[in-house]
Amino acid sequence: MQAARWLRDSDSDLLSQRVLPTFAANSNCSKNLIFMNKPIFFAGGLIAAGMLFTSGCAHTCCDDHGHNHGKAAAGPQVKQLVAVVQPTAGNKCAGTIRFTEVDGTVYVYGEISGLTPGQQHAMHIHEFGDATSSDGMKAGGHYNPEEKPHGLPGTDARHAGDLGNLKANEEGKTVYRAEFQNISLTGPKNPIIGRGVIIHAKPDDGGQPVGNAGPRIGFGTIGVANPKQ
Ligand SMILES: [Cu+2]
Repeated sequence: MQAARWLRDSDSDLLSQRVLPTFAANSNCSKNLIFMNKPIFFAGGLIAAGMLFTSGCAHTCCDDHGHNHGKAAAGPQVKQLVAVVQPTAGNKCAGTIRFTEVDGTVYVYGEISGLTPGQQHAMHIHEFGDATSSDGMKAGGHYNPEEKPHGLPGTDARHAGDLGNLKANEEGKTVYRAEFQNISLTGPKNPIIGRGVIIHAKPDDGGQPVGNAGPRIGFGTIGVANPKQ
């Protein structure tokens, strides 16, 4: 059985069945839609980033520029994840959030701007790191693999992705610092790699089912941080 192979134009049926159908149907350059020439690794149930799609029309090959594709996401050596928060359509929320794991604790440090001055804003990890919607809705619902009720940090009965609230200063900026023992970067306990961070327009009041936090004003995909900073 082949571990990896290039996909060609003649594989269009396979692409349309197994790759996002809307992508294949809408792309003007689907002939360049390829898998990277790397095997797909299965480690502890985690598919460790051995595959990637490219939609750039001019970029037809990925192994000609000397990068170690895939190796950075191989699992145990990942010490930090980072999400770059971008504003959703019509909003200004932006920032960087880092997740660092040490001895079973995940430390979260974020610097965020573009918030409503003096107001609290809910922040959650949502199910998907899918940035293909301008309103953040492709992030899905709260990341809640343990199927718990919603809650604020400090209570045990809460979603794994419930990060509580940001508190904006008078300039609409904030620094967020917190630590969590109920998540991990890459597993096995509630791994957050590849999921999405959402910042909402309103505070999280802790109410069911998701805290009454309103629209999504910022979104970032949680990816592997480069250890060289
Ligand atoms: Cu949310």
